[in-house]
Amino acid sequence: MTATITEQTSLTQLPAWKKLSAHYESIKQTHLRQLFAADPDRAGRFSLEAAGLFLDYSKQIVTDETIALLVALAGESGLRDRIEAMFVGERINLTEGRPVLHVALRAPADAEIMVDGVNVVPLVHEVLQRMSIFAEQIRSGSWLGFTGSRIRTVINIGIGGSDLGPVMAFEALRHYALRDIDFRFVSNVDGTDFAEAVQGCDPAETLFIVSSKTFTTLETMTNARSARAWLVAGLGSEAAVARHFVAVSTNAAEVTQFGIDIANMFGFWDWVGGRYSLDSAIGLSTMLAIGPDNFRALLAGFHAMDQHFRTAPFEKNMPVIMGLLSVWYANFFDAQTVAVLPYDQYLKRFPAYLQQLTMESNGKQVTVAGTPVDYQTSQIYWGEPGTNGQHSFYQLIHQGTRLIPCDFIGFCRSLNPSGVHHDVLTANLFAQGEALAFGKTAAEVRQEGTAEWLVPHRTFPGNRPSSTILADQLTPEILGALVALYEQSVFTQGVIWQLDSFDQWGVELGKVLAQRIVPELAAGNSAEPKHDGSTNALIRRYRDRKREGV
Ligand code: G6Q
Repeated sequence: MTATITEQTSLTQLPAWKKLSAHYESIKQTHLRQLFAADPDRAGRFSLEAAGLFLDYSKQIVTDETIALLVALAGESGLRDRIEAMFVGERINLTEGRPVLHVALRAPADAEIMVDGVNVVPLVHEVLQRMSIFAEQIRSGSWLGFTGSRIRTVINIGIGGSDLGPVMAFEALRHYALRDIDFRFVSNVDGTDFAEAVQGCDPAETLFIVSSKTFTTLETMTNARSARAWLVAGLGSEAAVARHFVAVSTNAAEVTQFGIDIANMFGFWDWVGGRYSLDSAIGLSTMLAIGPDNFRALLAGFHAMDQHFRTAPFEKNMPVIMGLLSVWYANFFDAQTVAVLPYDQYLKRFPAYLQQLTMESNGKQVTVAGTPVDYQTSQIYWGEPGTNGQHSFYQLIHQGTRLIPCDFIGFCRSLNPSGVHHDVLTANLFAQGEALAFGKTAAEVRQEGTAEWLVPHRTFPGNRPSSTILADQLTPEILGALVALYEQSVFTQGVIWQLDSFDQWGVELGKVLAQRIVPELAAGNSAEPKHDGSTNALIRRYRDRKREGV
């Protein structure tokens, strides 16, 4: 099935949008203190449960009317049809002419999702099965390296979607990982990244996973070639490559060309976008770390959230509500950023992962039909794990001049229970949401006996919105549900903003220009560069200084 590009009614002309604009005018002076005072039950009403996650969004600046209007906006934007179009494999990535089927990667074995007349679900499970066999061989030590040693270090080489998901998932699920294998990740073309990744590694015990959908990405191929040279130098034979390199890719020809046996390649498909590929074979390093059963549990968590997204009414649909709240703040409150604040050390790479998911998907300036938008699209996502952020940038969130909606993420049970740690951590999480919402008035500050000149400094305006996502414990299932929650929230935003959330043309120009500049920096090239005055001067300076350092 092929979707076609049709001009939609401009977002700002939709009846629900106009009503939201008027509604914003009536609510913008209302403080969360007033909303809670007038509506003591709002915490019960503005909360949802799905796939093991609990979402409290009562500290958002919304009323029943706000939610009703946002849900109406989703309806007028055709969200229900767009969701179905994704799930049945329509080519909703219009600018690249592809279906968008990461949902197929976590569908149960008996599901049927057709692409060009072929049910892709059995293909997905076939690869999962091959990955599982390989994972067991590495984990049990039955896969031997070229010299007969077992594998002790696994290094994933990839970038962007072929790196951020694997790194985030490995860190998030480290508690479940086999501890006698060391997992490392190389992404940056900066030689330092590779040099540090192989520090102290024994080539005889090292396995490289070259993860690249296209197998042509400059950074990844540069690192993969350095890895091959390092291995061959260490083991003294080209033949060692077969026991120490596997590939994850859609491009069998390039994998063969590189010298990796197709028997050691794990495939996926062009309908899996890079930033949505964590649960394809790109997750091989994750599976090696946590084992096939835990990896399948992760997929089950994704699937549970997918099912909820596909079937729940919008007003009870967690990803839809989260996506609509982003639209509410981006477009009506003009909020520029969203802070994602996980109160769990294992989620330390989650904000970085989300940055690609959100900003590469919805950082667009034209609609899918190519029309320039006249409204803001994706916010800037950022964050750090709590409580560290509290001792640095939270100041601005509490008392700065900008409105920064926050997503707090926490767990009721720690994976590493130890004394009071977890209660202290969680108390901080809850305290931050409370402080942001309700603040501290000047009168309250005065009542504490604060000197008058200090009162303005010690006053907290409050009315700073946040959501809290709470789960029992960070398990593979819960991580899957959490990632799918954000994926589908991003989808919801993209539909409202009328974007193609699955292309990334914005990364092309820099890549092309870099390819042009590479030979201009090469030793011995003294030809006059042909760029703008600034770039030419930088190139000349770099060449001169590089020569002087030799
Ligand atoms: C993600 C993007 C991008 C991609 C990388 C790596 O959605 O497509 O981040 O994942 O450029 O691409 P390869 O996997 O092809 O090396």
